[in-house]
Parts: sequence; C-alpha cells; structure tokens
Amino acid sequence: MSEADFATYKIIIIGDESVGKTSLVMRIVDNQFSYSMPITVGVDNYSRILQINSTTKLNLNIWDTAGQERFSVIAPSYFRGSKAAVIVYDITREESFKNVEYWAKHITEYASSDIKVMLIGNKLDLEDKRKVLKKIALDYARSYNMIFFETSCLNATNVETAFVSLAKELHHIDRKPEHIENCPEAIKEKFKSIILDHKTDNTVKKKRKFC
Ligand SMILES: Nc1nc2c(ncn2[C@@H]2O[C@H](COP(=O)(O)OP(=O)(O)O)[C@@H](O)[C@H]2O)c(=O)[nH]1
Ligand SMILES: [Mg+2]
Repeated sequence: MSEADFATYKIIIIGDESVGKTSLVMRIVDNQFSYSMPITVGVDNYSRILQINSTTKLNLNIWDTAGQERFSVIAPSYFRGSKAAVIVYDITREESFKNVEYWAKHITEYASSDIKVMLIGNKLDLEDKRKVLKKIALDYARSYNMIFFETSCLNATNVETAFVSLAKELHHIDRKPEHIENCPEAIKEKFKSIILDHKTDNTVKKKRKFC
C-alpha cells in the first residue's frame, strides 16, 4: 500500500464534562458503551483504522481529555499536531451548548489555523429531554464551517457516520492541490467542504471560520 493510501490524523475531543466525550471515543474505538465511564482514563489516546474507500485506509489517532475539562482548561500541548477537533455538547443541557463557543476559542488560540472542526450534539436517545434545538446547532455549525452531527453513544446512532465524514474531509484536505484557486471549477467542486450535506451559508459572517 502506498503512502497516499494510508495516513494518520490526530483528532482531539473537547467539550464540557459529562457530555459524552469518553463515551464517543469508546464507541468509535471499541464499539462499547457504559453508564459508568471512568472520569479519568489512564491512556488518553486511542487509534481506529477506517477504510474510507476501496484503496484508502486512515488511522484516526483520537485524543480524550482525561478529565482536564473539569477545570475548564486544557493544556496547549493537547492541541499540538491535531488535524481535527471534535467539540461535543449534550442536547439535554443548554449550558453545554453555550460553552461550545468557549471551546471553539481554545481551538482558535492553540490549534493550527487549518484545523477541521466537527460539532457533535450527543445523547440523541434522550430526545424527550432535549433542550438544544437541532436547527440552532446546525445554523451555528454552518456559520463556522463545522461538520455537524447529532449522535447517541448509547445506541451508536451516527457515531460511525460522523467519524467517517470527518476522515473523508481530512483526506480531501490532505490531497487538495496547493493551487486549488487556479484549478478548473470541476476540481474545486471535488474538494468542496462536505459539511452537513448542505452548501455552506456564506451570508452569516462570524469572526473565525474553521477550514
Ligand atoms: N443516554 C446517554 N447517555 C450517555 C451518552 N453518552 C454518554 N452518556 C453517559 O453520560 C455520562 C458521561 O459520559 P462521559 O463519556 O464520561 O462524558 P465526558 O465527561 O464528556 O467524557 C456517562 O454516564 C455516560 O454513560 C448517550 O449518547 N446517551
Ligand atoms: Mg471523559
């Protein structure tokens, strides 16, 4: 297998405490779920190989915060070398969605400017307790050019789909020709962001858009 067919990407997971970050990692890495996830896990990064097409395998090196988020501060070294950040909130806790902005600022401050960001609204199985409307989160994600999914780690809804989308996007960015602006329209189209299955809404202007 050639180098072009295999790549490793560091992906960091951030967000408030108890939104399901560790559960998300456990679901994508081991396809497991537990109501009693350890708050601090000894090992804080995990790997999952994803086959994204017939010739390409990607190694997702996924980093969990190991409880640092309890103090609302995450060491800058956590962000180093990351190609993507996943911000997680809990659809049943409005506060955790409000704090997405706070975590996004951390990314702006510490991560590389070409980082890809995915926003995840977790605990979709608790629909009857929902406090964050999907449309509000979707609009927010669009305005920052973030990939967006709602997931349930409990029943595995959308977890695999979300990470496959992110992996594909990272792979496309990686293979993007340096002078994409000079490429024919057809090629530009190929590398266009795949977020949300919708076109990015450029009418909403915010301070910082993620790649
Ligand atoms: N119902 C439900 N509970 C979840 C889900 N994801 C995580 N949890 C539970 O929420 C709690 C916090 O999860 P955890 O992964 O430790 O959150 P973290 O602090 O963000 O790492 C645990 O009791 C999990 O079992 C989910 O999708 N649905
Ligand atoms: Mg955790």
